Amino acid sequence: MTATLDRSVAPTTHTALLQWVQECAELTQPEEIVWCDGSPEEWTRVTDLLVETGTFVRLNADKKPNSFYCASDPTDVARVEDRTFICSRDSADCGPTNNWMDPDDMKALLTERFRGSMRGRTMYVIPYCMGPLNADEPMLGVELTDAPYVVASMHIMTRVGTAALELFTKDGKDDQEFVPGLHSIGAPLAPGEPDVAWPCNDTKYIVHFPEERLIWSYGSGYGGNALLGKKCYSLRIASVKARDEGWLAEHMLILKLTSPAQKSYYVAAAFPSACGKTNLAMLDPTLEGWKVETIGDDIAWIRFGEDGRMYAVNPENGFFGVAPGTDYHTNPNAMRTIAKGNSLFTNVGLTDDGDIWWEGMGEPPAHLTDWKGQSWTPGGDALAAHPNSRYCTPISQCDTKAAEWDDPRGVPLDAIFFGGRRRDTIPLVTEARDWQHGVFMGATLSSETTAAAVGKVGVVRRDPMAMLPFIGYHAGDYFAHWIEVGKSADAVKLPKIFYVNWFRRDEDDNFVWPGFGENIRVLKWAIERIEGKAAAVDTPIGRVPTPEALDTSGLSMGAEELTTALAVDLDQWRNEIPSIEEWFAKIGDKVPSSLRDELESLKLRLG
Ligand code: SAT
Ligand code: MN
Repeated sequence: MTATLDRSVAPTTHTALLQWVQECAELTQPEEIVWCDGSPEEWTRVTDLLVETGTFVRLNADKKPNSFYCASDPTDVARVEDRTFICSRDSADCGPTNNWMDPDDMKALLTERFRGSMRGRTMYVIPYCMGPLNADEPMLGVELTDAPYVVASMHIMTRVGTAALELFTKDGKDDQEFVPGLHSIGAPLAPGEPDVAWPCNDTKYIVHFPEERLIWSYGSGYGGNALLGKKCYSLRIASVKARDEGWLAEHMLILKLTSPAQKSYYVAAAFPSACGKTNLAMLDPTLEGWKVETIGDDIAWIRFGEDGRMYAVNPENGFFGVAPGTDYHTNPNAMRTIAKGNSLFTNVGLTDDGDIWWEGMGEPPAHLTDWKGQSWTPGGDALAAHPNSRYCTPISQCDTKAAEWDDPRGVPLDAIFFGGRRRDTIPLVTEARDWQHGVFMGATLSSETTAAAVGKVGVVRRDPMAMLPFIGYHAGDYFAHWIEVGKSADAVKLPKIFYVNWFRRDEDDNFVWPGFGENIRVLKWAIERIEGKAAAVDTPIGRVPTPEALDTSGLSMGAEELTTALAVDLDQWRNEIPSIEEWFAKIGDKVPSSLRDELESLKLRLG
């Protein structure tokens, strides 16, 4: 039986929305259409259903109230960058870092995939808003999905349901824009066919039509592929909108830093996935008197305020953090947040007493069920949790959230950090001389690959502004946009840009910097630079702290390690140049001349 849209029960009069839901239902042929209201009752209904179908295991309420364990299909554990497409009208608007296909061809191809793809399943209509509901221009979206896992996750990660839907017809007008996103796991059920715990399709497509501000996602149920408000909307589609409108949509955490003198600063920081962004966003400072509060851990929308400063808003409502390595030592605030419950855990280990465990979370239990559903005991080869396993938890229950976290005006940025995971070459922290130099640092950002995306781990790749998989248009145009945004502003009001690397290693392959809570020392130096108080050495690559300028009080760190952490090794940098040249050559003619000038002057300074 196929459902048709019954307009008399649809909770909206928005013509374009009704039209689109009807077309998608006709195409995908679900058994039922459910409009999501975002209520606690809906959460209960959907999570109960997921328990019933075996997708979720309810955790022990004494350990993690109102929380669930979930294991995906072992082939559906990360974003699929080679299956992610930007289907701009003109291929020149897509560029060499994205996959492109003509939008008409892609639609023709995917239409056949979507035809009947929801048979035997429910189509959920999820209205949502990215960023605060009371924004001047609320950023609306609707996801149609046949995955109840997506409904539960969107409840946490976005402002979802009736409160969002009411904004679609604000002031009685039927014309509010929204980003439509069609998602299907691509696993229709024949009548009587039993379901599996994590249905998905071997063929996956994560597709963006930037001019139409439209998303089609097929075949995967995993976070970044399936929760369309996140990377698809808030980065790929939003980056295009931001280019058109003169702002920035970035893969950045946002934090508030308060000094012992009770002065507050706001910092945004871009790191590739699984490089400690969430840990930095929730940093528990080891230096007396400093306080860090969290505004966001993954995405920042940066717009100019009336005072000419850059203001950052976190469009999300939850954290979708990498689980392994998270514990009371590395990220106590994340641990306290999830301990309050109301959370989803995907691809972690399930303990025998109904709690969760992952590598890095202290002592392992004597026995658990691993993410593949196998019996697991410590000491073997198998991992309890997949390296890209995730916790999904509401920001509202994070003790260290800043009061401003859902302020629609955002927070004025004092500094932007770019960072990657590099075992050599990149010092602990480098300050850019000016905006253009900072954009050069961001545009040439490099990192060793992690488990957050399917593919080989540990290979150095350029990841501009940590946006490589998320730029919704040509990377060269994106660099030019960053340069333009800086030019359009009063230079003294722009945030200062810094390049950090927590992951440098010594000859014995040990990390030289302790990281985690100790990263406050680097933040402190950056703030003191902004205040004009801390010393730095001018090097060919930018300004690096003198060893004395970095507060290492109480840190058991040898002078030698500190020297290695801060070293600007000219030979390593000379080695770096060909790979930067190769990178610019790959981007091609669209690399702005100002960035080519930066490269040339860097080469001159390196001799
Ligand atoms: O996998 S997600 O895209 O949801 C998270 C990330 O990679 O940053
Ligand atoms: Mn991310």
